[in-house]
Amino acid sequence: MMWRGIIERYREHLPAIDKSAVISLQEGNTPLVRADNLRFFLKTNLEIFLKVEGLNPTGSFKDRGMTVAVSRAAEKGQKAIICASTGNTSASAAAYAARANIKCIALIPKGAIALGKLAQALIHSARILAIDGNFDDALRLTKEIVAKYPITLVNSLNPDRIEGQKTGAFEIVDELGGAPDYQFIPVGNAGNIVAYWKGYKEYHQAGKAKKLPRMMGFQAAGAAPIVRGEVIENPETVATAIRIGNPANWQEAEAARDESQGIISAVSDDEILDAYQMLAALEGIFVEPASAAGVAGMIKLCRQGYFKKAARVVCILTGHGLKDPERAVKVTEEPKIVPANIGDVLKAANIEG
Ligand code: AN7
Repeated sequence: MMWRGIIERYREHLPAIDKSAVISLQEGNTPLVRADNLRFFLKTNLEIFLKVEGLNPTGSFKDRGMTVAVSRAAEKGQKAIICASTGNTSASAAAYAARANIKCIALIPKGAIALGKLAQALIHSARILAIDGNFDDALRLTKEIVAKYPITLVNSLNPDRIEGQKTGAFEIVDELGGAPDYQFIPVGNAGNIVAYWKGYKEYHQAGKAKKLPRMMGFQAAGAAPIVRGEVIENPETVATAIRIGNPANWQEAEAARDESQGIISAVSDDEILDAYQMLAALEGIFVEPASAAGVAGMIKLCRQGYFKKAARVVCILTGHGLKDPERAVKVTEEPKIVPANIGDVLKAANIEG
């Protein structure tokens, strides 16, 4: 049967939306890929799966929550949505707003979002405002606006976003026949970790999963407010998607961590970029840097001997590598320039000579 998106697939677990009101780009149903090369490289007995959320319609996990939030806003007759964003939320909101024929306003930190995401928001005709500040400033302003004007907030403070997002957990359980032992996930504004935990709990209560996973969240070391227990005024990391100093879902994320007996910890930019390159070189999967934070955390724990026995883990790869092509070019070598003759080409390609 044709895949019709997460609202049609998981309707009974989601807020009521009339069939005719569904705004969908057929998001969800993303691949869960076994990472045996990574497993052998790490010499671990973990069974590793990667949930490739970059293969959603706008290239990130945000589409799951956005289809629910925008469908519900449009169904209520709202004419505009607004978000603050490090890039992916704005790209997704812009696309779904275009499809719903409503206006989208996005506040982004000036000069601090990846080029692909900016291109997406612009081409889908969102009204983009580059704020002379960081994401946390943008979110604060956005909250002030929705308190005064009839515009729907589509950040993960909107419960509809969490509802849609939790379907990622449903897909994992449906595919594996149960929950994994551990789930690794990057943490920025902390909506995703909260949503996955909600999804696992609901499936558990519905009898579809016997156990619950430990939630293993990772922030970038320069933007790790939950790990450090304080707001970070000037967060810094190469993983611009998670350059957030005051996450909206802070308490809920701590609850997900504690209820699941998991952890929220930090990885350095070097560890993030190592994992980023490893996924591409060993598994053929190109993610954006933020998406590698969870994998970096798993690698770090493996090397510390954290896992005492075999276990099944899922890493959520939140966004596509093409979102931020400049980073890939920066961490690799420039292509060698070769004269246009067969001898030089054979030599340069190490085929002959
Ligand atoms: C690729 O787009 O916050 O912890 O404004 O784009 O749920 O915030 C993006 C976050 C991880 C963190 N990976 O998820 C935004 C935004 C990628 C992301 C996160 C984001 P949350």
